[in-house]
Amino acid sequence: MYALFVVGTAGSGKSALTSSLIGWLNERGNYAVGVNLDPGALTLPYEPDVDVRNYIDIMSLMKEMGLGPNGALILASDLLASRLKEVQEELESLNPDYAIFDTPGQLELFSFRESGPYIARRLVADEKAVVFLFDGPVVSSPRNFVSIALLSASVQLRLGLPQVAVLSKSDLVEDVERILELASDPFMLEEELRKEGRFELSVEMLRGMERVGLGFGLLPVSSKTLEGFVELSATLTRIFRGGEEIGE
Ligand SMILES: Nc1nc2c(ncn2[C@@H]2O[C@H](COP(=O)(O)OP(=O)(O)OP(=O)(O)O)[C@@H](O)[C@H]2O)c(=O)[nH]1
Ligand SMILES: [Mg+2]
Repeated sequence: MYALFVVGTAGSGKSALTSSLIGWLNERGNYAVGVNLDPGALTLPYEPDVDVRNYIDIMSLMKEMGLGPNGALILASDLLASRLKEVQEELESLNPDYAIFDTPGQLELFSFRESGPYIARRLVADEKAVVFLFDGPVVSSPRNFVSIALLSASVQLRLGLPQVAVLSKSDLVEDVERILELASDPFMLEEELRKEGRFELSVEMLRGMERVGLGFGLLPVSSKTLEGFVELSATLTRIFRGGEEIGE
């Protein structure tokens, strides 16, 4: 089983990508299952095969512990790790080729507390990887791009898995080429930031990012039109199987 964690800021398209990717992989002769790790999800665009909401119920946490919605979400995220055994057992009985993990909307609850890194480390799978979503319409501004790129770097440090950077909702982005250039050309990014008057701090950050290898390739992907799915699957294939094509 290959495990893929879909991570990104709230509303960046994690559940939509999980849904489309499951469909895309299954249509190509693989057995892909969806794992919902978001205890706070109200509705999902796919039917999860494994669902932490069967183990963790936000409403009862609020009632029983006298917590507000945010407190309950934090507790629920912390409880995720204690349910890894059940998730793993369910996955073992399904025995899929791919398990796509849809992670909680609040990225910081999954990546920066203990549960997410614990699950990423302890889940038993042949190979594991992360897809980190750069929310397309959000990162159209260079300033936002830098913020999300820094988040992406922190997630990589925290989860410690091979990570693919994806520009999500590419069908909603007017100038995809420009964003790809920003991602691959630190000098252009520097220039754009200078125009926004946010030069001083950002330049030092950019230098740091370059040093940790953040002149990365961003893959434009749309869960709506399926643009970029061939490239995304080829990238995942390289990580998971060292070259063998998905579906062959
Ligand atoms: N046009 C377009 N809309 C998208 C795409 N991906 C997601 N969306 C829309 O963006 C919104 C958020 O998508 P979700 O998949 O729920 O995002 P999420 O990251 O799972 O959100 P949370 O779990 O709440 O953090 C929804 O209205 C989706 O329909 C895409 O590729 N293209
Ligand atoms: Mg979601």
